[in-house]
Amino acid sequence: MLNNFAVCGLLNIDYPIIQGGMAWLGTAELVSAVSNAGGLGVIGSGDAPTEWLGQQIRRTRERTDKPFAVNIMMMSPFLADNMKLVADEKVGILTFGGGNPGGYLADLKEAGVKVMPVVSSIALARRLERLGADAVIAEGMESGGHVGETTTMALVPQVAGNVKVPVIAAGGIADGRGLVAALALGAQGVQMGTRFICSEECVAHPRFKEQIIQAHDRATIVTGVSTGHPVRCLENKLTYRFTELEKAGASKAELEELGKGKLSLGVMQGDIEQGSLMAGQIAGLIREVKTVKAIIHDIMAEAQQVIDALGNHRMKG
Ligand code: TUI
Repeated sequence: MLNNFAVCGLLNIDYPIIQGGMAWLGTAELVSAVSNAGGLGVIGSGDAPTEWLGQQIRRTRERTDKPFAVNIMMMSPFLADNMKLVADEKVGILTFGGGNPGGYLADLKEAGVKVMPVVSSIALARRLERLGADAVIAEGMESGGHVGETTTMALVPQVAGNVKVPVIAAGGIADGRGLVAALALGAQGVQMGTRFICSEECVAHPRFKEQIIQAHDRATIVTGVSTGHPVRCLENKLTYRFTELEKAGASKAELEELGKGKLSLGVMQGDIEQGSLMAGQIAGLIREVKTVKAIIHDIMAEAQQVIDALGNHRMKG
């Protein structure tokens, strides 16, 4: 059986599977399901108010005794209050996205918090390792939401070759083959977002889940490159409009205005044309909504099969 992963020891979890800290969707329902199934559930604080985050931490604790994390989105208008809250609530594990959390690491280390920043470059991975990161999540541009510029295939082995802390691969992973590929590239585990959206427990609107089920390999598009905040979503009327405006040279303010409130409109209210449907390129591989437990079980079982089959290959002679 696949076991002995450094990240499992570090985080006190059974399987090297971490749930992406998705805004609106990383709620107590999904987080507790992932942690109860032996992975690491992650509350996605996004740009939600601090009160909401506090409520989700309490609701998660009511539903699980297992370790879970909070993802802090560095662009949140509530960043300072959110950081104070997770310290007061003694959340033991934090992931970070959408910016550089370097300035917070010394205090977090002193408080004994385990810190796993998301990185999309070697430079940032090395800097954050030096400042005390316990692991880094190397996220390729296949991911949904806010993305970097390098693919998972190219990024993971380069980051793994340049840091000593465990590397978790993210972006384009949704099954056992992806897990084994990540391990082959030098990662110790995987983070998945899109796969967990299509779980029974995720609070995403059923129409959003159905859009992922129906998605094909080229269903996503990156918009917002001109604003400095490129975001990958399922293509729809909103992304067409966004692309048109960008091509016409619209200002950053105009583009930000168009994007306002659109994530909850898409993923919670199920407006699949006018809402923002953040999802990764691997959406095309996802064919059914399953329980979180089945998702994790099936990935681990498939990964073992793939490794056994690879063991029969001989590269020479
Ligand atoms: O954070 C993400 N994905 C996200 S955050 C998000 S919330 C949002 N909503 C609307 C518009 C824009 C964002 C949606 N999806 N993934 C982790 C991630 N972090 N990817 C890339 C980064 C990153 C970017 C820059 C990490 C560090 C960084 O630092 C820049 C620097 O200072 O070096």
